[in-house]
Amino acid sequence: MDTALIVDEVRITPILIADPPLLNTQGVHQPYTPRLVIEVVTRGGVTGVGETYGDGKYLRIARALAQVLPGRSVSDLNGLFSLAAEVSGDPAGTVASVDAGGLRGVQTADKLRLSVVSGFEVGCLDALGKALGLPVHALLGGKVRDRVEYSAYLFYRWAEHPDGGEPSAGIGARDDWGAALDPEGVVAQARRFERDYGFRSFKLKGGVFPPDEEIAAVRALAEALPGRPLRLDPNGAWSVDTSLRVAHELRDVLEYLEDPTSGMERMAVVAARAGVPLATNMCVTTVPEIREAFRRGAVQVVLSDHHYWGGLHRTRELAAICRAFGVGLAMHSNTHLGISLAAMTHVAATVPNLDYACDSHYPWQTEDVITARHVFRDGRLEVSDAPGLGVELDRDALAALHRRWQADDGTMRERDDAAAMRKADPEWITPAVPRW
Ligand code: GKR
Ligand code: MG
Repeated sequence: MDTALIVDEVRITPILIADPPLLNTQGVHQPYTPRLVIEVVTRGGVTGVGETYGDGKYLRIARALAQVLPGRSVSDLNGLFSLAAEVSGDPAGTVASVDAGGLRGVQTADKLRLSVVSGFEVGCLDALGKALGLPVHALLGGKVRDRVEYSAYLFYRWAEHPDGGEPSAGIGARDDWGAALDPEGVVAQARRFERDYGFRSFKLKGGVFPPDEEIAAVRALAEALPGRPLRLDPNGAWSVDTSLRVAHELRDVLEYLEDPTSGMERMAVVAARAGVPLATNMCVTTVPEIREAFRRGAVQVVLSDHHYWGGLHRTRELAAICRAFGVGLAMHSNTHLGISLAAMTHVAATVPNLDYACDSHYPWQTEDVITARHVFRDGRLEVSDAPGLGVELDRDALAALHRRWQADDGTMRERDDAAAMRKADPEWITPAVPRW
């Protein structure tokens, strides 16, 4: 064992990052969202970085895992899973449901742990790559493409957050995107994404307005951007009948329809008659869900997310399973920073059957913890050949975002889109599904 690869210390830094008022079926994004930055320091003096969700339930597991990692090698990636199960008091790794999970599918104790492990796995891979002088994609078997394509992630949104808050902290501050609440606003947003980033595929986050309004928005996009791949994702907000109606109305312009309805049962019924492929980041989010979904033909495209699938190696395992079953593969995204985008790009570069442009929230994020932000050209990111992930931590930015987390009274430390919506509509409660 090369002692230089032994973990000496792990630093966990919870932060709050600015997030615009993006609407979804559950509410609206809060002005800040929590993330965790994980630094894995080796005895050889190398530091690897990883990133994952930052709500308290993730932070608690991350802190416990950080305590026990020193003394193990950064190359012992498979050991992370049992270690995480042990420190979270669940050595058997039960997969019991914790809650219905909202926008990212059912939440289980196992999925929670996998999301934490993913940040550690990426941190270890970054450290290992830096120590060996190899890029992360080489540690995953090597890249099969030099650039990874991303799609524009369109959101209905307000011009600003309703909560005035403290102007110095940026709460309520306007960015220059303005509101997008109708087909014209959505098309204007898409045109800006096309102009500034070169994106060629467009996904609209739906489930916000009654389906006919969202159908009109997608039709407007199809007219404004003829021939471009389009996707619509209401996060499971529709009934079977509504899903089928929307699918039939838009089948000539949609590349795929994403999670039109909630649960395997309803997805299977819609998939059988939709006439357009169904994609998911809610119905198939863990290994135990794969068998039934694929057997029943409930989904035609899985949107992998290295966070909740447990890291980059597990994402490649998912890709192999999809390949074996002829199911397409794309990539899901939630609010994230440049460390995660680098990780997504490395793994995406190694997967032969990445059939679609990947999602990314990144253009909505104005803050970052890396010294040089990623730049999309022609809707693509270059795959870095520098050692590790190829990103450098900006310690001043990290410290400032951590101070914001420390100063928060607790309201922003947990993502709560319904609470944010109540600032504008005090009566708001998370809608039951199907909403329409
Ligand atoms: O950030 O509002 C959001 C999205 O709705 C996100 O939470 C989803 O997980 O983007 C995701 C999706 O594709 O479902
Ligand atoms: Mg989705």
